[in-house]
Amino acid sequence: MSSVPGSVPRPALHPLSFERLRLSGNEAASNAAWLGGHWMGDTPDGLPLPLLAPTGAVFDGWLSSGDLGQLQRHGPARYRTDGQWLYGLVEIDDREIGLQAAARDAYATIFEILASSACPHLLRLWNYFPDVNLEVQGLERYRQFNAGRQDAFMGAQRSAFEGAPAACALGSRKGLLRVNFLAGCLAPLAIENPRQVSAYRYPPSYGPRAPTFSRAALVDVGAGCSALFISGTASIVGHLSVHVGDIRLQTEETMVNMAAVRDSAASASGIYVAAEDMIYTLYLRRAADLGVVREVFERAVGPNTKAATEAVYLLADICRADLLIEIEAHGFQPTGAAP
Ligand code: 3EB
Repeated sequence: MSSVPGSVPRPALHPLSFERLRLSGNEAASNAAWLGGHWMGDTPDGLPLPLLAPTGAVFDGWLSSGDLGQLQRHGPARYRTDGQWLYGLVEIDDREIGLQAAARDAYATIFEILASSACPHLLRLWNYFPDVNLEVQGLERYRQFNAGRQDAFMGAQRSAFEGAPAACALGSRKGLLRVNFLAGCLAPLAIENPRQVSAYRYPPSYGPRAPTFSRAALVDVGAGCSALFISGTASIVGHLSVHVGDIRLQTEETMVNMAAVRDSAASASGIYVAAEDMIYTLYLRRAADLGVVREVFERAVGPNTKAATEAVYLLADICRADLLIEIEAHGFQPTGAAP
């Protein structure tokens, strides 16, 4: 590694990688080498969302070549770190304290963990909680969640606007507020979508406090690679939901938005990640839409690509009551830089 005279040389990154494992039988995946991850489908510990496809169970896991150490606990959170990457899960019961306080506590816990670690930079968050579109005491639960999340960012002196991490937020069937998080030692580059108003600038008609996320995050993951994390993306243009009630058009518009995010990342960084080189998770509000969604999605990424064959489809409520689909993706891209 070349270093500028007088500068402190940065230690080499332990490359971060990802694997999506599909388990059809009862083979057990060893968790030993994983930084962390989550199960989907037919497992006791999985996301509380029905898996529409494929059948069986799927594990999405993050790996690092560093020394992973023990699983650590901090209040309601569990996490693991190799000193350069950190993956964790925090779960909070909102039934007594309300969802706004639960979201604030979940994020405050995450920020405490990051502050005491070598990984201060949040890259990606996965938020799940039940009854997202249910109005409780005059405010939709998703909007209560946004209020608590923004409170926590501000309370920790973190930007709740430009530079916010990539995220998704989906409605689960049951259970606690659950936030999975991935953080690193290097700051990501936040990416926006020129076709959409930044979520953190949504007008107050979408709730008293805006959602805290960027459309994507691009980060150096070592070994001459960058990772692009595209946040949950939906059929929104400007700040408006479009094609209300039409699953085919919503899916098409969502793929156009994801292409715009990939283009925006390329303009900002020179790093272009092709649609077919990404790993996708598709969240559908209605199980009956699977056929149409699959058709549109597979046409967009190429029918026989890894993107198409490895995609995961989950049943979930979407943050806006008028949206039927949300799609997220991430991909790794060689940058040509020396590792
Ligand atoms: C949207 O674009 C659709 O609140 O963390 C997508 C991704 C959505 C993340 C979040 C919400 C979130 O506004 C909903």
